[in-house]
Amino acid sequence: MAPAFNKHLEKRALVATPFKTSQSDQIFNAAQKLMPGGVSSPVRAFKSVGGQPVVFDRVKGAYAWDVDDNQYIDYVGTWGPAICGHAHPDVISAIQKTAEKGTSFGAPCALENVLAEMVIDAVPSIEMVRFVNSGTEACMAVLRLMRAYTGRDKVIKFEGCYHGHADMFLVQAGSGVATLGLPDSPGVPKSTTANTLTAPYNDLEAVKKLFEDNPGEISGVILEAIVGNAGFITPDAGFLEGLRELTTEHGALLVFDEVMTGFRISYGGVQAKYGVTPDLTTLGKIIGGGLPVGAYGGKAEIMGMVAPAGPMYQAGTLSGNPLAMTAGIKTLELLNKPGTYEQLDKITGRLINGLLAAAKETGHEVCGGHVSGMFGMFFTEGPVHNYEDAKKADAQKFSRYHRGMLERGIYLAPSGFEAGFTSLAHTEEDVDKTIAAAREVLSEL
Ligand code: HOZ
Repeated sequence: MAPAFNKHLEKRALVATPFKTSQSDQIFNAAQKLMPGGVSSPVRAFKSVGGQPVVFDRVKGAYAWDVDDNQYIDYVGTWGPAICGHAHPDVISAIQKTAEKGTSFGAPCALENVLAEMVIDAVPSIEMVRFVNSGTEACMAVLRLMRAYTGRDKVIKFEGCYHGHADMFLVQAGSGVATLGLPDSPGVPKSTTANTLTAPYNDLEAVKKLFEDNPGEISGVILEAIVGNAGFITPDAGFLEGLRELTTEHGALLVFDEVMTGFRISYGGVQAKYGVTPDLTTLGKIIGGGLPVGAYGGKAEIMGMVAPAGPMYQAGTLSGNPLAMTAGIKTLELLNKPGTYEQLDKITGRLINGLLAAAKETGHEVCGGHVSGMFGMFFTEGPVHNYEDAKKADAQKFSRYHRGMLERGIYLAPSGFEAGFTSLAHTEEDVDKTIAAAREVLSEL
């Protein structure tokens, strides 16, 4: 059941009016002279899918409208945060109330305690938390903490996993780096990435070997416990457990980057759902309820290293910002109700099963799946266990599929290397329209 606020939304037939892009084109053309690539973040520029991006005007519930007034069923959800539906009235009114008291304090604020307690109660690994302003910041800080705590400089990450754009993580990274086919970014000194070791996702033997080849030098292993930045890839049975054992055996830390998956896969994230508890966790997206928030947390003993409790420095003027804390608190309150994750799982299962069936019926080789409100489909027979497998998917076909869906009022992530997201506002009707649109597009590919 969609929440009541979704009911009064404009329910016009998808592409009842012809798809228009004149306003979007005009704005995006101007943007290209003002900002690199016309955007504030690369993937949204549509470079890998071709054509120009549409420029959003407003969002509500499961829908987005662009400046030409095309309406979309949105499966990006501002890259994950909009899990309750865009612009949920409770979140908006809470933000408005807090804004009356000011937009930033740069001083301790009681709202931080409230969100911190909610995060600590929900996420098994987190006994103490530090709020920052983005997932990138959270991952940057957690890496410093891994090194500070262990006294070791090296870190293991997985090919195709994306942990933000900090120098030491721009090695075999997913998301925009994969989308744009940038192997390594200029400006990242080799000396910085020399300590970043990589392994294929789901390959425990490779991790074992890295530990054997670098005895006593590896601070820990960081991963997207379910990958969303190389497309949607789930951990094989025993992979997370194996990493837990290996890291413990080698005195290294296990870190789950749950920026995408935290409060999405379950209220307590992947770690609560799969019962594997890392030492540290990074969060972002949903905990900000649509405003910029990131966080890292873990065992109190490790978090005690962070300044001013300990010597590891990390700071931020807008960290713990009252508006962002408010949006996060309200969003978590909405999520922490019986049936939330069952509803997400059900609607997302209906969607992905319908998409896969439509693709197969129309003669395409596809594979894909979902967990709770996160999903993905690759144009390859699969199975996809890692980034190398994901790269075998037909990128040209994805581009044409993406464009066809866009023109029929379905907004998908503009890259085959991004997961899709549903929300509590998506209805069965939305999903069925999406599948019908997909069947039409796929039959023309
Ligand atoms: N890095 C995010 C996707 N994994 C955001 C991309 C964007 O906003 O363009």
